[in-house]
Amino acid sequence: AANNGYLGVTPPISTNESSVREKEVTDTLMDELRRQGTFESEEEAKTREIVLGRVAALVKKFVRRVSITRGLSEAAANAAGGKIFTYGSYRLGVHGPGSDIDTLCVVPKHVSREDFFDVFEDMLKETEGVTEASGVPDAYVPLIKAKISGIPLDLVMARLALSAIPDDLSLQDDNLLRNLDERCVRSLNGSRVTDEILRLVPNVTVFRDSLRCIKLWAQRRAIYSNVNGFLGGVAWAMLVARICQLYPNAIAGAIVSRFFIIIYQWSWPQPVLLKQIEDGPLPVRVWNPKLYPADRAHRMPIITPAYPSMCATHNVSASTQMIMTEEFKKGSEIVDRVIIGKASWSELFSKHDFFHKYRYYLQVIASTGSQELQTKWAGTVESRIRQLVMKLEYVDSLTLAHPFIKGFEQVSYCLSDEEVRAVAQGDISEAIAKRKKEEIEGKEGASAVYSTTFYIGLAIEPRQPGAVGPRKLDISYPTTEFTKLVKMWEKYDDATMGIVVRHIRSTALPDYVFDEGERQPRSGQKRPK
Ligand code: 3AT
Ligand code: MN
Ligand code: MN
Repeated sequence: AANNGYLGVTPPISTNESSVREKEVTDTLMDELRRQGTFESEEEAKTREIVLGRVAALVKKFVRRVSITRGLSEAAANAAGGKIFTYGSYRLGVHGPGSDIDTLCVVPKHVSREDFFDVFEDMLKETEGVTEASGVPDAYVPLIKAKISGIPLDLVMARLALSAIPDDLSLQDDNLLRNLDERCVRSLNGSRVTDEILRLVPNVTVFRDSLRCIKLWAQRRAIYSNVNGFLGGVAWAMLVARICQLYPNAIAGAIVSRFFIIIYQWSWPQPVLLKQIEDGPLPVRVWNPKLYPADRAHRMPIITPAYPSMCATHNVSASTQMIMTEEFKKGSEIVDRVIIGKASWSELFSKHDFFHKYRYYLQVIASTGSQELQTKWAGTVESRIRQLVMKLEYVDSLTLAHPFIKGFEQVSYCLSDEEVRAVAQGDISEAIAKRKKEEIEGKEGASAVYSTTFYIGLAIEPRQPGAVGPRKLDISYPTTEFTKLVKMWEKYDDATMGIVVRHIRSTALPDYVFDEGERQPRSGQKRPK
């Protein structure tokens, strides 16, 4: 892929080898990453390989079986092939213990998507070691979630316009995308992007070690989440890959230290590209801010390298950009101190202070009466929270709306309709919180309430000097608009789904958002001097 002797859209900044000190800090970084438990055991690694071997064989068996039912000869059915490709953290080599294996199953044209969710799913269920297999055929990227020998897998499928899938098939050729179903193009995309990233970095081992560090840092700082307007795994991978291109001979410790300062100083909305954006054979949009106003609105564009190129950071808002920029700065300061021996790597991975940072928080509470419904409803509400954040950004005197990256789930066992209503409002009394499932069983009017609470921290402008009286903060418009928006979901049902937005003071934050011993003494009980 190197066209001018370098990888990337500009020449490297420096081709120097790393210094002795950079080698030292790389060793201590790797020690710290091990200490933090980011690597799986050898045994788990072996299990993953065995599982993948079995899935590969099962896909071939599936293709063969469907081929026979479609009237193909034994010989043609055997030649029809079938192949798996991995993508996601496992393919990148940055997965941790318990990570899933994202697996793409590629099948020939006479095997349909329905076959995958009927025949293949059933074959999976009958396979030894498979403890879970459930299809989600109507997802944006349809998939089967499975668990084999304790390893979770996300299985997606792509049906190519080929009569056979040979073992040496590569997915690099854009022409393979011609005449495919959109869902197949999307399923292929994950694998094509990951493979392209790996092709575009000068040294894969350095890239992996550096990305492992950045992923852990982003998770600990609570800025790892695509849905909430931060960056997801693919975007973080591309950022690290770009730094690797700029310093092709540097080792992980050096890459990480350049990472923070370069990304902090990046002239957004200048995009991060791993290669020039290319045109291709499909009638689909490729990211292009000159042509499309929606693409011009991207604040921190990071563009995927495989055709059709897309922006992986579509959800970033003014608030999340500010929060990430602040974290890049803090990260660069810590790494500078690590390099001069004044700090240790563990400081980089210290926990976020989201629940200590603000005086006011919004709670967005989604609730239903069953676990199954709750998963869908809470997911829908979560995917709309960035819309609320963007509306809050327009409120006078609000400088920033900071969404937390995960919701908190609770099940409350209620004895009456009043209790159900109170819980849906976020008022869970101590009596309800303590109550066990057994205590409501068989009781008339009793029911369980499943709730998921999302938090948004509110940064309010400092009071104008000389101003008197309380500051006015009116968030009724954004919150009403947001509730209307989530209720527009096509499966919304007023009778079974609840949505409440309310604001609370930091002192009213529930204990469950804190780790043990993390909560500071409540205000009022002043600390002794
Ligand atoms: P883990 O180690 O598994 O936590 P990961 O980066 O592998 O990290 P995922 O397994 O969640 O993360 O996702 C793998 C890829 O699957 C990333 C992206 O290309 C694709 N993907 C994940 N979620 C979605 C989604 N909701 N829609 C479309 N693509 C998705
Ligand atoms: Mn994964
Ligand atoms: Mn996955």
